Amino acid sequence: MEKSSITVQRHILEQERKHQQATGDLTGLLWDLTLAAKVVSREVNRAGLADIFGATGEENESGDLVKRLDSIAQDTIYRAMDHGGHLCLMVSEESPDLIPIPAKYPKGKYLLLYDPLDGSSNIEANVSIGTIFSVHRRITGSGDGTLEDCLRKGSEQVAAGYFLYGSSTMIVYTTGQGVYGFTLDPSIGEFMLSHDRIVTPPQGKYYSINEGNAAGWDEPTRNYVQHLKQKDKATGRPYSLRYIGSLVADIHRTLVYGGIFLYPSDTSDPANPKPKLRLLYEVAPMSFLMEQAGGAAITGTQRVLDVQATSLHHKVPIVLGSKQDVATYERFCTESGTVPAGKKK
Ligand code: AHM
Ligand code: MG
Repeated sequence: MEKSSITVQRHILEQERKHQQATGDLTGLLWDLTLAAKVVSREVNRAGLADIFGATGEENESGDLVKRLDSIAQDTIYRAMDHGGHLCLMVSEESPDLIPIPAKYPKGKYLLLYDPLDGSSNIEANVSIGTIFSVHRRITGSGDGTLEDCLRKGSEQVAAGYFLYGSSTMIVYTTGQGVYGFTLDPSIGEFMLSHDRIVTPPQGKYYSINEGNAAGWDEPTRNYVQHLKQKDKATGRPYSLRYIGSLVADIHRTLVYGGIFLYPSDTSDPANPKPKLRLLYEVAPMSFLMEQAGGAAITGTQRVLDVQATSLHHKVPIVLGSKQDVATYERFCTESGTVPAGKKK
C-alpha cells in the first residue's frame, strides 16, 4: 500500500496487532485523542477570527497565565477522553490534581498525562504550538486510578507523542517500535503517513536554548554552548542557534534535522537549582520519542527515562537530541568536575 494512503488509525491498529495480548484498548485511546486534536487544531486555526486569543485571568499549577486556547484545549481533550472506557484517570498541566474519570463511565487500564497546549506564550504571534501526551498502563488493580499509577519512570510509558499545530497539523507518536509522523489532510480530515520511521541524525548543526537565561546556567552548560559557537572540526562552521520557545516545535525540528535542545536548571542559587519543564507530560514523552528515533535524552546527570517522578508536576532539567551532541554535553559535565544542574549533593 502506498505510504500516502496509510492513516494514523490504520498505523496504530497495525502496531498494536504486533502484540499478542493486545485488546484494542490502546488503539481506541489513541483514536479518541486524534479526534480531540483535530478539534483543537480547528480552534487554533480559527483563533484569530473567532476572538479567542488572550488570557482567562487564571494561573495554572506552575504559575503560568492560562490562555483561553489553553482552556479550550484542556476541555476538548478531557471531554473526548473521559467516556471511552480506556482510562482510569488523567493528569494535565492545566490541573493541579488528578483528573478522575466520571463515576458514570467504565474505568480502563491506562492513564493519560498531557499538556493540552504547549508553547501557549506564542499563540498571538501565530507561532507553532502543540499538544504533548504520554500513556502509562495502570499498576493498581481496578476502579479509579491513583497517584501511585502516575508517579512512574518514563521508561514505563506504553505510548507517547505530540500534535504540532504549525504550517500543517501533525501527529508524531511512538509505541516503542520507532517514531512515525502523520500530516492532517484537511480536505478529508485524516492524518496521513508523511514521516515513515523518523531517525534523528547522529549529529546535527543546530542548538536550541533560551540564551536569555545564560546568567543562571551551570558551568558545563556555559562551556558547552561556548564550544558550539566555535568552528566545528567536521563542518568548519559553528552550530546555528534555533529557539522557538514552543517545546513541540523545537523538539520536532531536533527530531527531524538533529542537533540539541537544552532547558537546564536556573542555578542562580546553586543550593536550589530550578528546572522549568515538567517531567510527566513534557520531558518524559519527548525523551521516549527521542530515544526511539535513535537520539538521547539526559537531565545532565542521568537518563531522563530513568527518573522516578515524585509529584504530578515534578520538574527536571533536560538535554536531548542527536546522540553525539548529547554525548559531547555529557563530556563537558564530567570534565567540569562540578555537580551538574539538578544533581542533589
Ligand atoms: P507551557 O507549557 O506553559 O507553554 O510552557 C512550556 C514552554 C515550552 O513550550 C518551551 O520549551 C518553554 O516553555 C519555553 O520557555 P521560555 O519562554 O522560558 O524559553
Ligand atoms: Mg508545556
